[in-house]
Amino acid sequence: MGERTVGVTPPRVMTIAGTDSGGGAGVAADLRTMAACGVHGCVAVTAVTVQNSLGVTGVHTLPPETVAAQIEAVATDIGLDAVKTGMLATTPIIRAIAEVCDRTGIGSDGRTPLVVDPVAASMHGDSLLADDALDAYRTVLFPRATVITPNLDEVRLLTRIDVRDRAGQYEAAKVLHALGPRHVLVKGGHLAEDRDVCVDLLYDGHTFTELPGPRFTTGNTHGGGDTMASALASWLARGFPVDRALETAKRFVVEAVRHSYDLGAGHGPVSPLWAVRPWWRDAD
Ligand code: PXL
Repeated sequence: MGERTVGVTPPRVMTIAGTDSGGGAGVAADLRTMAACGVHGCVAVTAVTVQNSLGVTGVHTLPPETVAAQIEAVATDIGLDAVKTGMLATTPIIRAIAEVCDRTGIGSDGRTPLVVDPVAASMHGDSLLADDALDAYRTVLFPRATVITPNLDEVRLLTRIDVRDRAGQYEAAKVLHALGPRHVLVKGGHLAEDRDVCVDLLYDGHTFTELPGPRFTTGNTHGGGDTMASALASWLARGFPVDRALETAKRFVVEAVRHSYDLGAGHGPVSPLWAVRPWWRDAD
């Protein structure tokens, strides 16, 4: 008889997101990140995407009530210590998520932390969000969010601000914060003044905090945003305050990009499993 070690239940984190058949982004990146961060990952699928390293060729969204039912089933039995959203695809899905979050204590002040990564497109430029759903993000989901984590393309779509320098990043953070999230993270990118660094900017309505990190030249950054938001949710689930959770998440994603790899003919994925000891090498 094998002896069983009784495990300690890890923090429970849910991703509400789409699948990527290439296994690089979306739910796959989220679950890998959560595993590497030592939390139990739960899933509410919003959409199935048909894609490989070259791009997205099909999107099939789930009925909003099926998305909401997945969240409710988990929240009312397993329980959740943090929730993260990725590709939400449509306005009816966003509305259904907001409604079930209100009923199950997810998001808004003093409840289960909610990280909203407002995914709008793949890195190939393929749309992952209906045009009218930008407004649902602004008016329905952001007011419930603990943190929102847009990149500069998403900032442009959400605020019409074309961020070109640090001052623009600050301005965008203020405009987004006015929509109601407790914290805004405006992720850095290719600003002219940031040649060798990538500076993310956190704003809580009072204080701005710049988080500098290295900038990599690789095109293998598929799933990087998902990894960042999932790591952030994982550390919030452990009870870290937002600023400390974010510092840890940033360190985590930097290493994931450093360890990214080639896959297919297009963009390869980041590697959230950089932190996991490859026990299976000993088994070869
Ligand atoms: O990385 C953003 C993202 C999120 N979710 C899904 C995706 C992508 C990018 O391609 O495919 C399903």
